[in-house]
Amino acid sequence: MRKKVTVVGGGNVGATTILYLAEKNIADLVMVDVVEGLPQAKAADTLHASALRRYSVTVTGSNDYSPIKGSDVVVVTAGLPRKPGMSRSDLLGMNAKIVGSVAEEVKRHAPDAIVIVVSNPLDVMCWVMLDKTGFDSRRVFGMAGVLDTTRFRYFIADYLKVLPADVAAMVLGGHGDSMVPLPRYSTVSGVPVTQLIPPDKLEAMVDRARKGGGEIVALLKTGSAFYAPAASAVEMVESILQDGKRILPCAVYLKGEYGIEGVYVGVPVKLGKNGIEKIYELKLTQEELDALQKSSAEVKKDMEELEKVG
Ligand code: A3D
Repeated sequence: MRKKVTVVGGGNVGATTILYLAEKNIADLVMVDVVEGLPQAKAADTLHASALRRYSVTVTGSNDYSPIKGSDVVVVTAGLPRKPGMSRSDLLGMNAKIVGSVAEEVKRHAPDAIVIVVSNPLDVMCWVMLDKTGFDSRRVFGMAGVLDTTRFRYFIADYLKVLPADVAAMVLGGHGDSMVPLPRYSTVSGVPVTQLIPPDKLEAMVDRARKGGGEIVALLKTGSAFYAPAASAVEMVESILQDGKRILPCAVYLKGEYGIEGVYVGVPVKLGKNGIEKIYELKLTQEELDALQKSSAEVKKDMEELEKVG
């Protein structure tokens, strides 16, 4: 039977995710959005390109959730994007309501799906999704680390003038300012980047990767990045649908790993047909571990703030 992927939210990230997935030709697709006509229009437009872009999947646009039945994966991009000057935490209350309502529908219509959350503030929205669906945490996780690493990989490749795909990188921690890049776990075709790039230049790249999302927001003014975020979500979907067993950094609910409990944090995991198949505990320096724990404490603060406002 053909695989099925639903993308909830048909805005910039959602529509680009649908398009990239269509071009992979690996699953039938459903787009759900609250705006009348929008998912139907974008689904039709995606299909109209199929002869030229050479895919043969079905793409269904809908304002209700009945077509998501039987989805293998649901990608949640519904929400309000961050505007200039707005912190991820400002979005907290508004997006928690949206993601909470999406969770109820996913639970009702696609109870066996694996859910990838993209909506911000990412780590907390993952927790809302976990809480409201009651799914096993191996089936509810977030896209952030793949995006953070892909930016870091590009900056390294651009500096060294090498193929971006040959650069492997790892980041841990929360999404955004508190992310913890790990240059010593980053390589170009197996060669550690620490041997190829002077420490000050590497540090500047780390900093730029950390602020990469903000860089796009400042330029766009009315929205946030979507090509790289959508490509990152698709990388995760593909590893699940094809049981690819890729090791990718994802926002994952930790239960004691890295000394962290009951909070979503970005760590490397193996992604396969069952969702998260293994959480890897890297050997960290005390400084890296402190940064990771600080990052998780910030997520926890957001979770508590959300619990207070209900
Ligand atoms: P945008 O283009 O505004 O699209 C959001 C879509 O969600 C719109 O089409 C809305 O109509 C739709 N929507 C709103 N409420 C609902 C609902 N209840 N049910 C279904 N659809 C709904 O935003 P975007 O696509 O640029 O970003 C989407 C989300 O992803 C935002 O929260 C962003 O902050 C987040 N985002 C996260 C990352 C990460 O790396 C974690 C990167 C980029 C974007």
